[in-house]
Amino acid sequence: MQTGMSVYDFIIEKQADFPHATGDLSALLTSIQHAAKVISWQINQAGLGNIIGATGIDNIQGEAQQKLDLFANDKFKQSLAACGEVCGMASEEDDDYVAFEPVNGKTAKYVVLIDPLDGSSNIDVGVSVGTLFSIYHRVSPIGTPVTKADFLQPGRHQVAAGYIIYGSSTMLVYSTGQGVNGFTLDPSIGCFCLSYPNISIPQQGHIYSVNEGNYFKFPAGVKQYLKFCQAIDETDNRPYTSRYIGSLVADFHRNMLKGGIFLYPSGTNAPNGKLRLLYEGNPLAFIVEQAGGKATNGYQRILDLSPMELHQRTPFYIGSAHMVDKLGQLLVAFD
Ligand code: AHM
Ligand code: MG
Repeated sequence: MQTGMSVYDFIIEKQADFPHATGDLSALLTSIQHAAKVISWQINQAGLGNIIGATGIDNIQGEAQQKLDLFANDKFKQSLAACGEVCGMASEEDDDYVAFEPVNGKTAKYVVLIDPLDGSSNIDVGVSVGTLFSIYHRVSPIGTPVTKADFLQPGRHQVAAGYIIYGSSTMLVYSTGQGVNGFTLDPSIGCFCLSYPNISIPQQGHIYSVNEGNYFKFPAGVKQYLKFCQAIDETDNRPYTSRYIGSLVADFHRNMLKGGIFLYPSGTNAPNGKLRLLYEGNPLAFIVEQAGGKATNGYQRILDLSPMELHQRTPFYIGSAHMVDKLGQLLVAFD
């Protein structure tokens, strides 16, 4: 694949490998891009208008909603409802899933789960933020109203997943289960263009990313792993480098390109950590596995977990395969 080609041409070329493809998923991905471009432009205006800061409302998880959280949530909802390929959406910002009406009588077969603007508290200080999304086939019969079961599927059933990073440039990274590709938004033509074809994560990296302020709350195995990362061992290129932005998509994206591990462990007062299985864990786990890496809750593959609740949290360890394996060994040995 030629770098610089538009994401539309990329999708058409890929579709040629699947003669029975209907184009429905491509249309869905296009609607995600449309919303992302509007949100990217709005983020670039942060500080100029009255768009930054909190709304004064807390979301279902008791976290302060930012104005841009709501803007992004509404944009994705509008775009996905209008495209006609999605029968329902669940969002980190909404209490419950929403069902979409058929468009032009078409019965849609996909559901989308989304974190519209992850790390949004970082916008006020000029730090990168991101969108995460997962796409599944509905499990309830087509033509009937969507049900919660359509959204509570294990991550291994994802048809596609991806993220958008609003950073020094805006990038779309996604996978439909045939590897991972990254596209950079060219603002002069308003189009995502292939910039990182066929991304693979190094099996062993030298970056670890964790909020070390929580160190004393971490499980013993995680503490041991952090000591391992910091120990001097020239044969193994240790100590590793510590990098933590506090914005999941940005931390993950860097580690995927350079090799590394991201950790959000359970804490003494947060038995399942902070990150959400459906909106944050599953899409990144799908991407990292497609890139040759691993994602676990310390003991099990993230993609094998059976969700019970829309907003459930999970400890989350993701990145280079050897690093995630080493952490898993220490968790088993010390807990
Ligand atoms: P959010 O979904 O409310 O934006 O929170 C998720 C963010 C992630 O982007 C990031 O990895 C994490 O929270 C950082 O948490 P902490 O500040 O506890 O380190
Ligand atoms: Mg989030």
